[in-house]
Amino acid sequence: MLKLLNFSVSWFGEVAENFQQNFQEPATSEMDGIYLFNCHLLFIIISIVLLIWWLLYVICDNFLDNSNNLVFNFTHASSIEIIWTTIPALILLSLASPSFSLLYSLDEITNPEITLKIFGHQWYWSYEISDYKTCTNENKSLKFSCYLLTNDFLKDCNNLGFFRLLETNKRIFLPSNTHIRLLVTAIDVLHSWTIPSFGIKIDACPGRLNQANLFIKRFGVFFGQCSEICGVNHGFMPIVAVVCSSSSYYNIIYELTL
Ligand SMILES: [Cu+2]
Repeated sequence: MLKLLNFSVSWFGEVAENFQQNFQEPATSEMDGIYLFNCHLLFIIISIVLLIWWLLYVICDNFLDNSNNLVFNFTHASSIEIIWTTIPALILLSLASPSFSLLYSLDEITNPEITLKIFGHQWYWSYEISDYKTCTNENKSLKFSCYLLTNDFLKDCNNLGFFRLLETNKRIFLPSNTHIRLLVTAIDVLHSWTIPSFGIKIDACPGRLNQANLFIKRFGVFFGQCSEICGVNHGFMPIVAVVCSSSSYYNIIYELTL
């Protein structure tokens, strides 16, 4: 039964797992970039740690042996100083180049097809979709609020297929392979709209509008949480996004706005 449950968890939900060591599976190019950069950093860090441990061992080993005259009288060498100054500088350069390109790619805004407005409240998220003129000509916008589904509610459903503290009463629908613009702000205090699989974390600040680009590459149900400590119920304002094909998305939005 447990295996069955784990299978359903990994199949249906993009959520953190017990004792997880790695990132959640990327669903956007930005998150792919973050993941690759993380692997790049990890390789360099492990290499440096191994090299330093080896050097320490060699130094300790040689200096313990007083009969080794070369090491015992070795006090100064310009060539080694040049090497241990230039190699770290080159390593830092190799980190700076992918880091900057990734940073700028996260800020890139390509001509978006739809805009999702996100409002942080104490303690829930509300959303507005207002530019879907391709499916309806009416001047209406779709507004809804997403509240946490409590444990009591989940118990009534026997907890089947639900994640504790991650489910909301309404889910955000988003189309895949579409450029989406996120406009984020807060009504009361600072919040942060975060979905790990999208590689996105935008601060929601009262009186300020933040913008981000989102291009989701695959279908799925993606879970996130507020990532700014915003008050007593900070841990109870989750985010659930259902990503479907763009044609299904327009059909759903059309039905909802009729
Ligand atoms: Cu918050």
